Amino acid sequence: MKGHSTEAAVIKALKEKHGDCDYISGEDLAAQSSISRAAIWKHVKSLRQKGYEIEATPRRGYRLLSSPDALLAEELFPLLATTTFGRTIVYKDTIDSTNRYAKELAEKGAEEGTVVIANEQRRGKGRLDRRWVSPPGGIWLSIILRPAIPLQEASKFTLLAAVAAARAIETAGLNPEIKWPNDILIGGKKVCGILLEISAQSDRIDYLVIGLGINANNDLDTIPIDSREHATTLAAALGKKIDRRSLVATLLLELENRSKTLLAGGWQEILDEWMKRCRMFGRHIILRMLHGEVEGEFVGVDQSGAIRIQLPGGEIKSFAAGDVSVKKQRLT
Ligand code: BT5
Repeated sequence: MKGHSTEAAVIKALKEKHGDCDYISGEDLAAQSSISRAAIWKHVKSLRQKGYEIEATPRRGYRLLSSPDALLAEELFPLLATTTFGRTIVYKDTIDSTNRYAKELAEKGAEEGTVVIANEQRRGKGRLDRRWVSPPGGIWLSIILRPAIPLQEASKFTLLAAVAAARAIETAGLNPEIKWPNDILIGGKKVCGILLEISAQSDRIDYLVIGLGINANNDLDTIPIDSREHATTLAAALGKKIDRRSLVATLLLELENRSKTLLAGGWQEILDEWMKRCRMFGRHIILRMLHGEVEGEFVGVDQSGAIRIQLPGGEIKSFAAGDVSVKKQRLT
């Protein structure tokens, strides 16, 4: 990752001069990163391949003309206020699935906080082997965590991620709501989905991969028609393109902060934040599970994050997994 951090430093220095339309000499860049001028030239060539337009003029040095609209590590590092989350970023223009790749990296020992981001996924994964459509322009991101908590508490990270994503989306001036367990909606339409994958040995968590898919600046038309009517993007909700870089930086900070809160025993605080953003209370819902379905009134979630439903007979039951449809009319 050394190359990444040098390139991030080079971009940072070029950007500082960018406002004044000024050049920075190869000598100064080399001195700042403690490497040779030839090495700087190599990094400049690699940055150009990533989409940066960098002018090189003899005697004057280098000048940044434009940056790519991509979630590159070089673009994200200057915005990140985290200590561990996103300190290693693997960016892929196209990938099968960021969750799949993050799991591969985790198996090889990747550190907590390692993030995989793609501009496009060819085989984005939803829950239960469903497809997650991931055209260019969205935010398709997975993060590796290694929390020291018992396995049965791992699902708390789905709710934690939903709170973090909702908060990040709020900073963009939008008003998202959370639908149990893992959907973020705007105006009743899905803008973000979360997929938590767990690797554990007996009761010990080896690693978690939290995958977040956020429809940001991607074209809605590329989402298949049956999903499209239930989907929206941040750009559609805002009426203009969103700066994906600052959204990702905010998201990673929110994830890190909430994760610290959880590990410090602050689960109730996260649950309260989750409930505040959930507008399902009192609604008549149907919960579809692998084997059968139940209907009733949504009355909240329990301490483990399982959904609590009041059945028509009055009994309240908890269910750990399933898909919820909210019915239009309230139960009488
Ligand atoms: C989810 O599954 O909502 C979890 C999605 C997680 C995607 C992220 S992207 C980064 C990381 N890498 C991956 O490979 N995955 C994660 P679920 O609740 O099962 O919802 C899937 C359903 O949402 C599909 O069956 C469609 O109906 C619908 N859908 C598919 N693509 C969509 C999109 N882009 N926007 C809105 N809805 C979509």
